[in-house]
Amino acid sequence: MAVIPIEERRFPKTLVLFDVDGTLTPSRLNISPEMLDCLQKLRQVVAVGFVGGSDLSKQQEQLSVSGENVVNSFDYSFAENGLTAYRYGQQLASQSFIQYIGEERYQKLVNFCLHYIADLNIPVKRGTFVEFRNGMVNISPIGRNASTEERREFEQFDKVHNIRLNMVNALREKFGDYGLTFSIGGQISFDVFPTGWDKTYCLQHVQKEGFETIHFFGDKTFTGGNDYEIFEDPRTIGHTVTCPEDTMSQLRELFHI
Ligand code: M1P
Repeated sequence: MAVIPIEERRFPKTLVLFDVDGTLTPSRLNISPEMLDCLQKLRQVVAVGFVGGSDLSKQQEQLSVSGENVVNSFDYSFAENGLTAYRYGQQLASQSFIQYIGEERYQKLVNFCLHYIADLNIPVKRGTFVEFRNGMVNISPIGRNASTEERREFEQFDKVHNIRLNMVNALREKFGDYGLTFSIGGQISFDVFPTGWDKTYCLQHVQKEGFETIHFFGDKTFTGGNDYEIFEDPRTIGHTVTCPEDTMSQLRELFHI
């Protein structure tokens, strides 16, 4: 399906933004052909973008169709909450976490996390407990090398034992003066970024574009979830979904696609 210019779409002043994991795809898995078809149809009528917490390489894996560059498949691509941003395939200027926090404070934070994780008694530990990204640092008590099955098991274990919540509370107490937000968004980790650099950060990239309506669809729209701030933001109309199938069904109803 050829992409038509924004001004020729049925609602050229409307932007629809999507969270990735749990909204466009199952957590950390790939987009389905049905969802791709649905998004292509949607892109005929409105502007379409994604805003995910992960870095762009993961979104490329999850959202790319036959290796196509994901930033060309959406009008707006926002990785790391918009700290890495693309508009019509062109990269926009962004800030960085390390510039904000500085090396000394960053190392205090990381050292604390690694000591804390070393002392944790959990059923499984794998590798990559700290993932350094452009706009945030992602911390995982089990480690980002966990398999899909190990992820699921950790998520269930965490629901009972509050491993991430307790760790985040310890970090808030220890580093309360750093101006950071700790956000539990996915299955095995939490994101750490300067307060305000949540998903609402991406809205500054679209603010001057003249959109009259901005819809946001996400699954973690509850207080403390990583979709909460943008879902609640007065600049967006928020929609809560339960899974990618629910996203498609709400889109079909709302936009008659
Ligand atoms: O998009 C939600 C989250 O997805 C991943 O979380 P997890 O690996 O814990 O399932 C991470 O990329 C995280 O940064 C992101 O917020």
